[in-house]
Amino acid sequence: MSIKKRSRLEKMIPTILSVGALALMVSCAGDTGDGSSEAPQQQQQEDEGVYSASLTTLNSSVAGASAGTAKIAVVGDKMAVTIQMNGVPVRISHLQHIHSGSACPTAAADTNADGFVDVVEGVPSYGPILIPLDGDLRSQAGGMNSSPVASSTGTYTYFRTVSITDMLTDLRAPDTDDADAVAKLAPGEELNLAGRHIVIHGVPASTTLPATVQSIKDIPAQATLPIACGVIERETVSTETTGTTGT
Ligand SMILES: [Ca+2]
Ligand SMILES: [Ca+2]
Ligand SMILES: [Cu+2]
Repeated sequence: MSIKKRSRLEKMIPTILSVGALALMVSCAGDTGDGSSEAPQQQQQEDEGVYSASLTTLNSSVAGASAGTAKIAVVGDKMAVTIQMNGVPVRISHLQHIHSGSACPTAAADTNADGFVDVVEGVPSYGPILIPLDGDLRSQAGGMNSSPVASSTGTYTYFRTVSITDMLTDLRAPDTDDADAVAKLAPGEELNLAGRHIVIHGVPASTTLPATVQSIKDIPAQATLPIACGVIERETVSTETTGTTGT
């Protein structure tokens, strides 16, 4: 079967249409649009829109053909995240996060040359964890123990929604743990989803890994090993913000 851009786009169309219609309704109902002329310190992307990521395999020697797609729809204050994976290690839970960095690691990230790009070696590429895609998107810490579990055929679908206001309140709170791999937004840093990365983790506990494969805190290296990664790309901008011509 051909998995080409065309079929991906075709699948997107119903979502794009429905999100577009919703965005129209929301912008009529609640927009304040103060049109501030102050230049922000850091470029702020318009949050509203539909984003997607194509997740491709990392560490295929143990991750198999782990791959999938992520879709993030932002309408008004609501963010909805959908992740569909296949080919992932079966019947185990998979940590998954939006990481704040700007690239997926390549084989060159295996700096200790043990044949695996471990979770620590990936950080210079994909950055620290910004949003754990777990059971509670309102806080980085909450819902940590509800990662999606793959079926017996290596598939799972994850879907969660969150109020962006609630999420940002947590993402802008003081970071109480500098030792974990989770970081808050820096002062003045915006959510700016496009360009960030989604990383899926986890191979079975029975997987033999060299002792050189690093992990985070006391979590087994099998649970944190990256198995798939993809960049978040913007698919659409809300109808309200597409008109950029002045008067
Ligand atoms: Ca390595
Ligand atoms: Ca959480
Ligand atoms: Cu991660």
